[in-house]
Amino acid sequence: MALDRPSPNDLRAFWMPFTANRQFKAAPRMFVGAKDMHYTTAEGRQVLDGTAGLWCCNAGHCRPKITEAVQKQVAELDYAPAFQMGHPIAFELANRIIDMAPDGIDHVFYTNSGSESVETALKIAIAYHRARGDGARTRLIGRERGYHGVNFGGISVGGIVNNRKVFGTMLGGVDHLPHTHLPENAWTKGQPDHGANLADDLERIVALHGAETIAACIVEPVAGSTGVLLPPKGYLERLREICTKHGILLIFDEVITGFGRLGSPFAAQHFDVLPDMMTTAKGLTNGVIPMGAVLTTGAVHDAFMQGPEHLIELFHGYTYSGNPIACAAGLATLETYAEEGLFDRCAEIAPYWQEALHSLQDARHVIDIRNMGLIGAVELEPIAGAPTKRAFSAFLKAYEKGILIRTTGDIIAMSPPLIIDRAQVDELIGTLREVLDALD
Ligand code: PXG
Repeated sequence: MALDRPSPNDLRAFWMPFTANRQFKAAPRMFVGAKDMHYTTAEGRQVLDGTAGLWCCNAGHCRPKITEAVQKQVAELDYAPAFQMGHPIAFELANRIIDMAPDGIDHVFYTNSGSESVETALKIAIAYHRARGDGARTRLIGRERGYHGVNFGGISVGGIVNNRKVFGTMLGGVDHLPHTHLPENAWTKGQPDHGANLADDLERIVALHGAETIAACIVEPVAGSTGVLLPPKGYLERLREICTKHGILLIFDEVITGFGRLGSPFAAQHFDVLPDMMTTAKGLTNGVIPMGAVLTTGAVHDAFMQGPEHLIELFHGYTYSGNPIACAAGLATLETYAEEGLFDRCAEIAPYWQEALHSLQDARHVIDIRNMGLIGAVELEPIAGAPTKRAFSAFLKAYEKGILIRTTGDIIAMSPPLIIDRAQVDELIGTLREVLDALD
């Protein structure tokens, strides 16, 4: 029976995520193809990808090894039950992830997205303490301006106001550290000098609530979505110290920093600070198939491995946890990163990226620039009375001129695939300068 479908150019049914739907549908921007550093638009134009999709296509687009692995897997074992059954490739991928994770991180719990990784890690944290007879530790600490996905746990510990304010009651028992955006750090290249003391607020929160009520503290090592905020020198170390002192689990949300974005496999290695759990997604499969993972220390995992062996230790999981096709994409992605040395390549090109980005200091409307690894943010002076409008205009103009950037508030954020070369950095930054100079 033929399905009665609307024509392909009827845009009404799809309620688009995090999108100005009416604006988009009045003037759609459609991608129909992608290869390496470029998208192809419906009109046949090439657009240079300055954002790795949404911070996820770290190896660039339509990479043959990943494509072939997915094609092969879908024909061989399409799906297998995720509960009480296994399939080899899920175990294989977990081992490969652990090989690249910091020493001390030994276990992998699969999810399907960054948001699910966050919910999973928060639940594991609470259940971990309970499993150890410390069941009063249920409080969760996040940070202002933090982004931890869009589910209720994530928006509760998160601190992006628009993601919270219209959704009613959040999780109870949540407190927030202050964000680390200090005006004295403007124009800093890499990690800023000022603000390590902001981590001491965790001591204040501990004093207020009592350490014995706090399960975990979750932060992005580099805050991405809010507009790229770097951790001040010594800040993450101090958080680690305070968490350890008070028995609080430290969770790094590495959804964007994981898989090479800073030039190391994970931010934990880049900053040499070991969390108790890491949440990941995105670059794990190069964005090709949805997949996320929570990585934990042996101590966190082992706390659950008590009691009768026929009983389920953690009442949590998703129908698609460790989906075979996602695992195949993940394995091929990690192989691509390794074979092409993409994390080293990121570290190598990062200084060039930094200088190119900071060359925009005198471009119109620019009030700050921040960077690390292959991440960059250009903050614009908002139009009085119309916040976000200037950056959104920049985004639209940039797209017309053949580069894809992201904006959050009045901040332009970029995170190109790790395969970007110097000429493409020049093109991205050069075009962005033209865009900024042409803005009202
Ligand atoms: N944690 C962090 C740190 C993230 O950056 C998530 C969790 C949620 O992941 P999922 O897979 O559920 O979307 C994210 C996602 C942007 C942008 O342009 C950032 C994200 C997603 C989309 C756009 O800043 N981060």
